[in-house]
Amino acid sequence: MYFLTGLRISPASPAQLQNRTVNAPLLRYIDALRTHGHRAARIDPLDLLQREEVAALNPRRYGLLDDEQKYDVNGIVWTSPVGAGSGTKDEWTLGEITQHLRSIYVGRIAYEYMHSPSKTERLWFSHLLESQPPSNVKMSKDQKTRIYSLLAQSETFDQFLQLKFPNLKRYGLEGGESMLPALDVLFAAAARAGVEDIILAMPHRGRLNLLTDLLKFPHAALFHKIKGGADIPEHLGASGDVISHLVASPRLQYEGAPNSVKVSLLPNPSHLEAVNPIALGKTRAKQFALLKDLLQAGTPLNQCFPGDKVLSVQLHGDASFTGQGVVMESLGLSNLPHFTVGGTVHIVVNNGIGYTTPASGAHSGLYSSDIGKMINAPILHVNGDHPEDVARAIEVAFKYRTHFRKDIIVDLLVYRRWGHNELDEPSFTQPLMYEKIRSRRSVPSLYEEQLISDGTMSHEEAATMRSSYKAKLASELSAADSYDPVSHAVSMLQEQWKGLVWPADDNAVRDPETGVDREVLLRVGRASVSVSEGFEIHPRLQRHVSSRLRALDKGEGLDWATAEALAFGSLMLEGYDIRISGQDVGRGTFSQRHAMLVDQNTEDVIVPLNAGLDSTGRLELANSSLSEMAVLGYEYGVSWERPDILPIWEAQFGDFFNGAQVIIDTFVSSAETKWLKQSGIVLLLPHGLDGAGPEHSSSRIERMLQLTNDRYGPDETTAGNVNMHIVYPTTPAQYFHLLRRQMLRNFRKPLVVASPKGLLRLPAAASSMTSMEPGARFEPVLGDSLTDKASVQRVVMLSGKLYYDLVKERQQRQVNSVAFIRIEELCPFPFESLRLILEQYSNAKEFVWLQEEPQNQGAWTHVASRIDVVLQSIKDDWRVSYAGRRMDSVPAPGISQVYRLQQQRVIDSAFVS
Ligand SMILES: Cc1ncc(C[n+]2csc(CCOP(=O)(O)OP(=O)(O)O)c2C)c(N)n1
Repeated sequence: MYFLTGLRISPASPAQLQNRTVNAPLLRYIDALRTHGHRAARIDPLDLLQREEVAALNPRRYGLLDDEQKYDVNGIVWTSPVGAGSGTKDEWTLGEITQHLRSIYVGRIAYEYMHSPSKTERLWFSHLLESQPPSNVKMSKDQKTRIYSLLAQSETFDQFLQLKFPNLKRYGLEGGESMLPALDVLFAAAARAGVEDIILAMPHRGRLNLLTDLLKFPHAALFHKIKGGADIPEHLGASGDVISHLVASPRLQYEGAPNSVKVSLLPNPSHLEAVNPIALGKTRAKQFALLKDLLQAGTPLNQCFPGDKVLSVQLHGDASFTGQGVVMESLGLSNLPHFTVGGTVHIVVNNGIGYTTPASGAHSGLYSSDIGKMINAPILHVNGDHPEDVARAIEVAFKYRTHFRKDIIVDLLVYRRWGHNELDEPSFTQPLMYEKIRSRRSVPSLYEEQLISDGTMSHEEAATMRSSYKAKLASELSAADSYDPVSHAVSMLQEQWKGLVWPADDNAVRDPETGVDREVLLRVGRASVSVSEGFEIHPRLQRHVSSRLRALDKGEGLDWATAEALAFGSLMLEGYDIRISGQDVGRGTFSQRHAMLVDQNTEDVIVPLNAGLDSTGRLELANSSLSEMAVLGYEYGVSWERPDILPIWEAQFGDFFNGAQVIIDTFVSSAETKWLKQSGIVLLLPHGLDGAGPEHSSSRIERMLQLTNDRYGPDETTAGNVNMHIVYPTTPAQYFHLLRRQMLRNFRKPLVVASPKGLLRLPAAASSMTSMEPGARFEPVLGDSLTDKASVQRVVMLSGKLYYDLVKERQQRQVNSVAFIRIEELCPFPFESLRLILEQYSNAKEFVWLQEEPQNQGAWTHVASRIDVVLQSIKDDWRVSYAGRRMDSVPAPGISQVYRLQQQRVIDSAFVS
């Protein structure tokens, strides 16, 4: 094929170095072609880039005046392929050199790779490209016919849809048809290289064409959906999504490939680019499972390349690629430990316009792909009017990804024949651009003409290909009405999801046994703080170690981090992997977790639970970059892939989740309803007012609750099957059970935890070992320990840390007429558990919800009517009233005196109306 992989670039020989000195002007000229060639290359089908003559590409600027003069190009032009030795002495005229290099660097593919700080990468490209100019690359008849058939089918399909469904917004591919051969070539190259899984993320443009043309999505299913039918079985409680978010995950067989390759196109929301990190996380989780298998089979770690089997491919629109911050955040993860996927192949389907915004209004840099330079990714621009060049660019890109296991970007320059959708009139805003476009012959018909003229196919053959595809579409359309989505829907409960059930299923186990035998807890707890001989931890951490060991021995006083370690380790022993990611999660923002320890002499890192527990499950501590959206999206992607992994994302402080709001709105809270996708993701959001000011105080629990579809009364039919669980636990044991419940249920559900800061080490909040042993479980409501229930006049319901301040205050005031009931699980609202507790307070006169968050925030609006439902079910005239802060535009004041005053009033209001 194009070139060899795995070969090293040999260093320049003394003769080559000498030649470069002698012919320094020639070297400067050639480097200018490599560096600036793209600025003059003919990559834009519409020629809107308005290229100027690039002075740097003129040999006269370097004193190279005579085109007939011969030069020794050894060590200057790389005439031999990568790894084929250092080259021989070679004499070329200046004219030959110019012609050779311009055909490469100033042609219909433009290369940007000279910005790479890696000499190896730069040389690799030069060798590859200069030893194999376009004129040497020939395509077989079969390859050409394959390209043509994809183009022709795409065009026929778009025309068919336009004819049959003229009011449909289909986001057709007309003008960008080369996207299909681009993907076909990529899938084929990957399959031949041994890739078995491709995780594909893409937006709307051409999605239907890809689905039906390459990804085996049944046409009848699409037509059924277009006509208003369902694409997924409705009886599972799903409400589906629009046609431009449809998915498929076929196995594709390519000639010469050892195995078929499974291409999984992910569902995505309309929010452009939001799916990118999800695709990365899913890719990584697949790779991680392979890595475990390889290691188990005895493969040395340095010979494990699971990324060679699983490839991430992302398509982007030009406007969104340059505009959406998540692109930068996701690219930023590409080479990081715990986040790399061994390189994503990005294809920007660049039609030079986003809705009505032309490139000149969309990006401040020259190309929309410039963002890729932040990670020094090579960028290939290719003219989409020339499908064979597109195929070539893709092959180069894939070779690079295979060789360096890093991201690469192909900027596929095309145009958009119609408006943003087919009902839009593009000439309102781009009259000149569209005058040009209207006069153009389509990409498929230009290619057809080329193949007819070079003898690849006859006019009749081309016409037959089109007409037979049209006939197929017509017959599929007539089958659309009788299409049954239930029998065809891709079920998530296959392969690694086998054995799990739908959350609404009668067999769903919502409240499994989560307790763990004491000896296991002890074993895990001890392993969680043990290091090998000679590993020197920070002296201050000795306290952390000894206090954990002491608590374990006593079976009392287990703090939050210990409970977490016990949940992690016990799950690991049961075969589950744990992955926790976020900023500084290894140590923990509040210096509480210390799940990784660092040798003070060497900076070696140890994860004691991995080192000392001898479990099949592994704990991956993924300290992340300073991103919320991409990192949460990434973990969410992990959760789609692996039900046997506990994926946790921890915000540094709860409020920072709002940088990832798109992921929460469009994936975490809604994916099951839209796409029948389950997820066991856990969000840890440190929450609570502690005088830290407007930020760092609130995880905006009200927003999470507002996103839930919790029921308003104790309706048994939907009990437990809310879209996500929202909890505000107040004891380490409760947290322990929640983490374990997340894995031990036979279905998966997102869990949002308003997690503690001050409670992490509060002795009063510590738990006993007994509360984690068999028989104990997570309690959605915690009653008051006051024994004399008959004396209680005022029942205060609340969530979270305030409880401990209230109990302390009650002791100081020596009051026994006020009870504190903690609602630990806010969604699904625990109607029944709360009723059982409230029933005990038959003499109570007042029922209050107390919160430290301002009245317009916190859980109040969620709980108010629901508590009333419970109260009224006990006594007709029982009602809940509100106590706590007034409404506010911020979660907490920034002036500490004001904070303290307010907080005291909150505490006081628990005792008096
Ligand atoms: C985050 C986000 N903002 C705005 C939109 C609305 N919108 C849909 S398509 C589109 C233009 C996209 O342009 P481009 O990325 O170039 O893709 P194209 O449609 O041209 O293929 C916009 C602004 C959106 N879907 N998502």
